[in-house]
Amino acid sequence: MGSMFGKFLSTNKGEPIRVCMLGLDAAGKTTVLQRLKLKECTRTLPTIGFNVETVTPFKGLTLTIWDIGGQDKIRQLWKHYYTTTEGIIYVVDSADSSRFGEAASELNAILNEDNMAKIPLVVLANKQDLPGAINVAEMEGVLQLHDLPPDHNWHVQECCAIKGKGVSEAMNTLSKFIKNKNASQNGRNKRKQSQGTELSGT
Ligand SMILES: Nc1nc2c(ncn2[C@@H]2O[C@H](COP(=O)(O)OP(=O)(O)OP(=O)(O)O)[C@@H](O)[C@H]2O)c(=O)[nH]1
Ligand SMILES: [Mg+2]
Repeated sequence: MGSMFGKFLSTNKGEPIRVCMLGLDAAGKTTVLQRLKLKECTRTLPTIGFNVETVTPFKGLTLTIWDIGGQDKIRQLWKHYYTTTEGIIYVVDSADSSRFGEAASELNAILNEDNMAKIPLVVLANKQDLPGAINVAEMEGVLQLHDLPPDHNWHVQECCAIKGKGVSEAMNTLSKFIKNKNASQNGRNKRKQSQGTELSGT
């Protein structure tokens, strides 16, 4: 998948929303990206490093998505992508119960990083086509999402990346979370600014 590093660097107001897609190896991240970019899936290889694409799941929404390799040895690189990210897509293989604990602890580590505590989060409960795949409520429990602070915007979306089910809906939800967060941050900044003006006028 082609790199669009230059495009990412030039992001400004009005430009694509910047999102990191994370999750354990083989969760289905690159398949999700293919689905969004190409509207189809071809065979994927484990990602060593990252893929980045700017996608338009539907009119009016453009995202730059960083799909970062999930293998154990390269997870330590994830944090280098956090600085400018506005939201997280966390992909989990819903049928692989042997790795739920690991998936939960990696998500917990992400949310404990500086500046990531209240990052808007959408979990893709992927591989819903496989037998034994857990549902939304079960995934919320596995990842202990109800323990997050009440003002943390998160959502779990059932998804089947190979068929494209649930992918666009997830992007829509994440973009709404991000826009709401930005709007309330702008409101806070304006209030601070006007308080500063009042104080300096006394
Ligand atoms: N059955 C099923 N298989 C899926 C689905 N999504 C992805 N896969 C398969 O899962 C395997 C891993 O998918 P990738 O997209 O390469 O996984 P990844 O998360 O990018 O993995 P890393 O790059 O190693 O971090 C591939 O064989 C995909 O075809 C799905 O919804 N259902
Ligand atoms: Mg990959």
